[in-house]
Amino acid sequence: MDSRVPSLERERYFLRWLTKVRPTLGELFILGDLFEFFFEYRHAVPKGFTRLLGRLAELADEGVRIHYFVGNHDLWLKNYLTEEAGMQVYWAPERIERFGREMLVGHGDGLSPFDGKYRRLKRLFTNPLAQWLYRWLHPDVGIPLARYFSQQSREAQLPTDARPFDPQKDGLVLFARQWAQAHPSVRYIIMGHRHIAHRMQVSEQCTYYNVGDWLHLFTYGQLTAEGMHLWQYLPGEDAVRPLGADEIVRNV
Ligand SMILES: [Mn+2]
Repeated sequence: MDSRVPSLERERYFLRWLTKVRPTLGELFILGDLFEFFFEYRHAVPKGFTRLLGRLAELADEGVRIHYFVGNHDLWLKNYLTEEAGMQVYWAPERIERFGREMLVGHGDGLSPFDGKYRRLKRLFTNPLAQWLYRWLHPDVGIPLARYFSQQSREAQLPTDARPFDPQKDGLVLFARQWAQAHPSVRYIIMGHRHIAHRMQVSEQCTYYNVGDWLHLFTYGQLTAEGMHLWQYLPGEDAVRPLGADEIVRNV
């Protein structure tokens, strides 16, 4: 059973949230899987997302830099978002520096030590020949087909109450621990993909943040000169609340 808030409603939440945080918004990092499925044909893209793309384009025109890290559901993005909405698109995690702090930012797919099977699948999905062949499917066939499989995989992956969450055993936390050891100057590792919002100290100097999702949780991270903080948007009240340091927000 799909317990998600309908897509159009979530789009409205996101836009209301954008309006709310706009006064303090200097830069926006979208950590992927914004679309259930996205595939760019040479002359066609999936329908929809008009309000969202329009607002993001407007923000870009107002001078807000927008960074988009593709997720496993939208890794076929090419230059559409850049051309239409002025976003900078990344296909891999990126090391960046803001407010004098180094950080690693990315979607998070394929990084966990348990992601071996997915990494092989991703090599196939991103293979230029496979993409070229797929493009020969008419969009009225190719888009619904991919959307169906995409939804299946998401339903299978979404964490539920039945699967207890142990941050110590989480694949992305394990990745972050290793990566932080190898890169001692990095202060933050910030990812999405897990649909669980939480933070975890992974080395003496480095903290891992998962920003959660906008399917159920409406959580996000805010980076200021003071540091990184997790927040949750409460659509019913059109309000935001900070997450506690040890709080874990997931769909239960
Ligand atoms: Mn993902």
